[in-house]
Parts: sequence; structure tokens; C-alpha cells
Amino acid sequence: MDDTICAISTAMGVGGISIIRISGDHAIPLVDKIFVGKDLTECASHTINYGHIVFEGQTIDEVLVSIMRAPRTYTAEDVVEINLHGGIATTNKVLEILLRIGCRLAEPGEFTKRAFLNGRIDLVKAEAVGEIINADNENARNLSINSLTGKLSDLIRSLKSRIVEIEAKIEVNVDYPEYEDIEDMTNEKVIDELVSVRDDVCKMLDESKTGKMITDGIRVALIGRPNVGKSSILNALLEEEKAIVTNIAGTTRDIVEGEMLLSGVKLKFIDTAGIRKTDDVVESIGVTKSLAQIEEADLVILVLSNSEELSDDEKEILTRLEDKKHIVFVNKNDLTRKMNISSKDVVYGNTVSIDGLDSLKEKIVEMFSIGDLPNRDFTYISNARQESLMKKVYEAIVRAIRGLGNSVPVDIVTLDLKDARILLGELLGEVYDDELIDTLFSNFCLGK
Ligand SMILES: Nc1nc2c(ncn2[C@@H]2O[C@H](COP(=O)(O)OP(=O)(O)OP(=O)(O)O)[C@@H](O)[C@H]2O)c(=O)[nH]1
Ligand SMILES: [Mg+2]
Repeated sequence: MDDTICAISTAMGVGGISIIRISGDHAIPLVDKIFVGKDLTECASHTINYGHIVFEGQTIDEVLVSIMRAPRTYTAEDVVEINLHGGIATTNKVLEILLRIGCRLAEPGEFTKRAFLNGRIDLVKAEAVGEIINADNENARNLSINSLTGKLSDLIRSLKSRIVEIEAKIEVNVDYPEYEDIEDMTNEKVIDELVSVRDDVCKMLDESKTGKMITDGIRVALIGRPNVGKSSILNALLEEEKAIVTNIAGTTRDIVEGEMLLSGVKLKFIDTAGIRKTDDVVESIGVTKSLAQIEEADLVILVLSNSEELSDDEKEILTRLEDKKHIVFVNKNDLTRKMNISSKDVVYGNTVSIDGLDSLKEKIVEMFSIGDLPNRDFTYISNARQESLMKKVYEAIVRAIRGLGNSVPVDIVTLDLKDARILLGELLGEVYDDELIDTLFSNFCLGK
């Protein structure tokens, strides 16, 4: 934390400008060493200064340098940002000079990590920085900006203060039972208040599924026997020739992936090798992969051929799908029907005249309730860390409620409430584990 760190903050490539960011106690005097134009150490905070980067008598670039003094900066330390002409050689050269004069190369996410460790942002907001950078659609952007601006943190903080209040009331009653003017906290009253907190936690956990769906997308596997048209369907949905299509059974050997947006949610389609018993070594590896995709997918589309009867292999796959979200797509409905299958989630279509694909999309929208997404408020917990801590909060509250119902002494019940309170603090990063913090920020991109 004592080092002055630097990194290229813009994506590496050819562009109008690129930005190198420097943060730390010596950020301003260090950059001043290579800046010609004015004395940066004398510049007022939050100013942009025109000049040149000059090193060992050689002019490197014409630049604008932003000076931002602590604490009102991204990291809450002194921060300098050098606006260079965008270009790989110039940007690398200036970075290299900064390293030679005493800066250290920042680790991925280190600027945001410093903002967190210096207390400018909580952990939920820090995670949102990573999420907003990775947001590739409007819903994901909406979700991450709500976390970044503190809506989610406020919600977590309010749960925490409700628990603190209940704890305090219990304690007052236990410690000063003789006081007449304090509210008498009967078990029933405490249970009522805790049930309302539990329901709100439960709602947040339910909604986290939507949050994760928005950030990660929905994984949809196209599964079926060879030659039924899985790859043709993938290509038709993506409107591009992504996978090879031939009339030879066993054309697709490996997984082929493609993405599209449906109602603002990313669908990750996985086309797989047709499932059949085979002696071909390569094909059988493909088949094993296809079966694994059934497990990994959020949704399986079982593709059948309208011109053939339901085979034993297909019956077996249908049994595997019983507990899995799935849709049956009967393809090739331009040919005479031999397929007889009755299930509520069957869509008929073909990829010759492109029929049934809209119905298939509608079914997905309905299954994942994504039609009304834009009207929701987008304050969701959306990552595994937040979700697992929230689950533990839920369990602690449920334990407390159960304890009170079974007349467990209140001081035992308060231990569960304390657990819930500490877990909520952990969610916000008020208490943290160094290793977890290191891992979390190492997933960030460089320069953020
Ligand atoms: N008549 C008709 N033929 C189709 C339709 N969809 C695909 N086909 C044809 O069926 C054959 C197999 O199509 P693919 O998309 O390669 O089938 P697949 O399920 O990916 O096959 P594998 O990769 O071998 O598992 C090709 O000749 C396609 O042109 C359809 O809706 N109607
Ligand atoms: Mg195929």
C-alpha cells in the first residue's frame, strides 16, 4: 500500500487516446520528473495540465495530465492520469519510463482494491466496478450501476440495522426487566420482527437468481440424436453459419458455442455432437461431452426429427431430462410426421422455411420470466460470494426464529442474531479475509 503504482487503464490498441493511471504518495512528484510544461507539484487538485513527457532529453508524447489529490480520488490517494495519444508504442514507452523512475506496476484490480482498503467504497461497490466493466448488455449495465451507486449496499445495511435493533431490544429487556417505560419484548414480538427480516432476505435470495442470470446469461444446450438438425437450429437462431451442417450423421464432433440476446438476456447456445452409441473414438468423446452439457446447462433443448419415430435413445434422454428445465423441439415439420410425442413443452418447426423458432424463443422468455425484466428495479445480489453469505444470513435468522419458538433462552438466540449481523458486515467487507480479497480483485482487469 506504500508503493506508488501505475498501469495502463485503457484497452491496449490503436485509439484516439490512452490513459495511464498512477496512484500513491509519490504519484505527483514522480510524474513531475518526466513532465515538461509546468511544475505539477504546485498544481491545484482536480486540474488538467497540458505539456510533454520528456525522458533523457527525448520528447515522448504531447499529453494532458490530470492531478487529483487525496482524499477525493478513485483510490483515496494522490492520483495522476496521463492522457496520451492512443497507440501501443507510445503507451508502453511511457509505462516503461514510469517503472524506471520508481513506480511499481499495479496488479489487476489494485486501484479498486486500494479504494476499498482505504475505506472509500465497500466490497459490494468494489465488486460492482468489475461487473460494470464486464457488462455487455443494458440489463447487466443497469444491475451493476445500481450496485455501484450504493442501492444494494443500502439494502444490506438496512437489514443489518434491523437486526441490531432487535438485538438491542432483547438486551434491554434482559438487562433491565424492571423498567416500565421500555417496550416489553415478548418472544412473539421478536419472532414477528425476525420473520419480516427473514422474508426480505428470502426475497433477495430469490431475486439473486435473476441477478445471476443477467450477469452470466442462460446456458442453453441443443441435444439430440445425430442428423435431427441441432446445428441447423443453432445457425438459424444466431443467423450465421456457425456450425457445419451436412446430411452425414455425426457431423458435429465437438461443442460449438454461440451467443444471442433475448429480451436483453444473454443466451449462450451450446451445439453438441449427436448422441448415439458409436465405435468411433472421436465421436464417442463428443457424445460424452454432449451428456455432460445436459448437466451444465440451465436449459436443454431436446431436438427430435418430425420424420422419424421416437427412438429408445431419445426415450432415455427424455428420462434424464425429467428434473431438468427443458423444451422439446420437433424439427423438420416440413416432412411427413412420424413423431408422436406428448408433452406440454413441445414446439414444432423447421430450419428450411424457418418455422417455430419464434415460438421457441417465446417459450424461453416465459420459462425464465424475462419478458418484464426492464420493468424491475435491478437491485440484486448477483455473484456467488454475495449469495453464499446471504444464504448463511438466512439460516442464522431461521435458527433464531426456531429457537424463540422452542423457548430457547434469549441469550442463545442473540448469538444467532450476532452471526447474521457479522455475515452482513462480511458482505459489505467490514470484516474480510486477506486471501479472499486478493482473489476477488485479481479477477479484475489491469489498470482498474
Ligand atoms: N427437411 C429438413 N431438413 C433439415 C431441417 N433442419 C436440418 N435439416 C437437414 O438435416 C441434416 C442434418 O442437419 P444438422 O443440422 O447437421 O444436424 P445435427 O443434428 O447437427 O447433426 P449431427 O451434428 O450429426 O449431430 C442436414 O442435411 C440439414 O440440411 C429441417 O427443418 N427440415
Ligand atoms: Mg451438428
